[in-house]
Amino acid sequence: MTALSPTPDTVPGTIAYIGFGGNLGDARLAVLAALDAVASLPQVAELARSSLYGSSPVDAGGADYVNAVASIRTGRSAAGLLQALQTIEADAGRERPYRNAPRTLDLDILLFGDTPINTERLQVPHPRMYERAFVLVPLAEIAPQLVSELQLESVRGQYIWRL
Ligand code: A4P
Ligand code: MG
Repeated sequence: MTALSPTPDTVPGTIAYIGFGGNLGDARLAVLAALDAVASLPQVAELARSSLYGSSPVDAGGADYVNAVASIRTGRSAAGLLQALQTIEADAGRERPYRNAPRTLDLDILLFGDTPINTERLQVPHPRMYERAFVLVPLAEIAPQLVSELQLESVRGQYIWRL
């Protein structure tokens, strides 16, 4: 018998938003595979995923990035979700030679429910998300109520385009 995959309504838990990025190797493929990997995690149901976007590096060097944002509902804790995301990054060959180095795959928890988190390992909302078009533009596509016109205006100088 084949188990039915859970629909968003059947997975209880917290709504979270995840940022996907990469600019090393075939980043488009890596982000698409990561979107599927996150959606397939136990205790996770995907609610929405944005289009893929190309974006110029912000505070970083290297090739243009591929970015996307997805929303999920999850029964995991924020720490448990972070651990699963870091495993997916490692499986994609993520290395960390220096800060903001080009990367095969970066997965960030942007928002996790309504309560801010501020531990050594996890800060949510992601501390730099409101400074970045590569987060705000895909987030506004799937959750326009979370991003104001003023916030979008403040990142208008950063290059981002729909792929
Ligand atoms: N950590 C703390 N809070 C979080 C969170 N909310 N989500 C900790 C995920 N991780 C969080 O992360 C380092 C540590 O941050 C983790 O061990 C975790 O405990 P990392 O992924 O190793 O390092 P990172 O990716 O360099 O840091 P971060 O914060 O993701 O970098 P940024 O500031 O997001 O910048 N330009 C474009 N166009 N597109 C991009 O995607 N990305 C960056 C990365 C820079 N420029 C970019 C892009
Ligand atoms: Mg990261």
